[in-house]
Amino acid sequence: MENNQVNKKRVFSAIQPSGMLTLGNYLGALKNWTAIQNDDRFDCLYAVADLHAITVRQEPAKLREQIRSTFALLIAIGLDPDRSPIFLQSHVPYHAQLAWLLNCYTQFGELSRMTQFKDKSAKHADNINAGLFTYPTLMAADILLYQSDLVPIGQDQKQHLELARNIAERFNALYSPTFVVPDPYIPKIGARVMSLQDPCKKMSKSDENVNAWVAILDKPEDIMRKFKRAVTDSEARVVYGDGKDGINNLMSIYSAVTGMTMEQIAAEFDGKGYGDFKTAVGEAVVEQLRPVRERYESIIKEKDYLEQLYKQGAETANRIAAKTFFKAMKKIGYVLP
Ligand code: AQP
Repeated sequence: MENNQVNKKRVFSAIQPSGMLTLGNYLGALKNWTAIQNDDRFDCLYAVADLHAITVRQEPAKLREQIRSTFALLIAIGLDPDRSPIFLQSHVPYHAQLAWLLNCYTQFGELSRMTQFKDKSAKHADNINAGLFTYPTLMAADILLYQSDLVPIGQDQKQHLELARNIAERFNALYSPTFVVPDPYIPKIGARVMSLQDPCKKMSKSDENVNAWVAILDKPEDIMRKFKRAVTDSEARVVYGDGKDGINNLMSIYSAVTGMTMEQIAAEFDGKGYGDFKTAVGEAVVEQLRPVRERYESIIKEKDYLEQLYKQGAETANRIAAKTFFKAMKKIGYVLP
């Protein structure tokens, strides 16, 4: 899979090892990664975005463990490294190098408008570093290096993807076609899983309230407890509607996991209370995540095997990325090494 094969679309996506991956990461992104990988129309590459993780302070030993654990989880969700190279972003230096070049084709005003920058600056007011600000140009480099046609993401990353498109178009127009302009691939259901404690807020792995998010690797009893405590409203009717953010969120999760429509869910729980519904959502999530957790528990012990996989993934990624990087350098006017 060195070059985009004729008629095959190149897919790239990455995930930060900035904590325990959540049900939001799973339904919004990871579940699609495996579905797309198993579709012959696509050539996929996936990465652990470890460079991105240090835009907020990380404890070294914990970061190392999270990088390994995130990589193992990608295998556990069903990604096949023989089909889709999986690598650690920091093992492919072209990401940081291209990000520097792209920084010079990105405007201060564009980066200032990014809502994730505004949110994270408010949350980490003591550490508003330049990396947090230029995070979207690194993300653009991640995507553009692989000439990606399609990027599976949750709704929260749409703005960053649009910026990557703008940067690619700007560069192509200034010089000549260099980068493929990528399209987002956002699932219809599950694109924005909300916090179980504050359903107006996105479910996020860095949320300090552990009851607000379900980790993919949570034990069944913890998953059940978190769903039973989920914040809802006082109407006690399982229907999707305005002012019912908590129930809307639980219905969306149930729909993403079972494939049922909102109408089918409302019919199934007609006349039943929120207690029954929350139990059903919890049980459906437990069953969906059970095989992932079981595979993870066995694969995380195979340190040498995992190391072999990420080295192999980085080798392929480096080869593909080098071609794009040197092409961009040449267009700008650098003397190639
Ligand atoms: N709540 C969510 N619902 C649907 N999709 C989500 N994603 C994240 N949260 C939700 C999608 O998961 C992919 C990987 O995300 P990321 O790790 O690169 O960063 P993020 O979007 O910043 O995710 P988090 O969990 O909120 O991380 P922290 O707390 O570290 O910032 C992306 O495709 C994202 O859309």
